[in-house]
Amino acid sequence: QLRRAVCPGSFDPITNGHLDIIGRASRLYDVVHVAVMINQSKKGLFEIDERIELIREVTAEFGNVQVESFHGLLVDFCKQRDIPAIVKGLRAVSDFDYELQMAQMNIGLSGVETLFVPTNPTYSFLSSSLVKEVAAWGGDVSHLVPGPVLAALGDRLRRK
Ligand code: COD
Repeated sequence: QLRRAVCPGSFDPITNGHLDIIGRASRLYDVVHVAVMINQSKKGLFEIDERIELIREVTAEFGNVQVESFHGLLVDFCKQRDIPAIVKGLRAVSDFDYELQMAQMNIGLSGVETLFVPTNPTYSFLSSSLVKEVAAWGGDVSHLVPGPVLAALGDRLRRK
């Protein structure tokens, strides 16, 4: 039986911080599912399909990553695919409070475990929203996102 885990998020867009966590999870599990949450009330910079395409492109080298969207509860996504573990990156104590609540809710709802991976300190300040803000004002984010994401950001922001 294949050992599976999921890395969930909004990934609007995927950053080097996300990619680091997904890569590390891919070395620990046979299959890593990346689940891109569909949030109807919050329109992102990138459409869900564009986010998925970018994640597929930059995780292809790992060889065992599957990318899909989901809406509803993460534990239902896990149940449908027989995934017993959620892998999350922890950037700082500020992440911990809410992550602990979600982890406890999720195990209570369905027995799915959450494993926390400490962020690579190079990326501990990094979030998709900061990347979008800095890029929108013309700042250099080339060291914070993979090449295809940098190109997509440039493209999107020029069009706005
Ligand atoms: N370094 C390391 N890890 C990072 C970094 C970084 N710089 N940035 C982000 N991460 C990791 C974190 O683990 C983070 O949780 C994950 O990547 C995703 O980040 P985002 O910002 O793309 O995604 P969020 O925070 O919007 O994702 C929230 C979820 C989609 C995981 C959550 O809302 C959820 O599970 N929703 C589904 C509905 C549900 O089940 N709700 C009940 C929860 S109890």
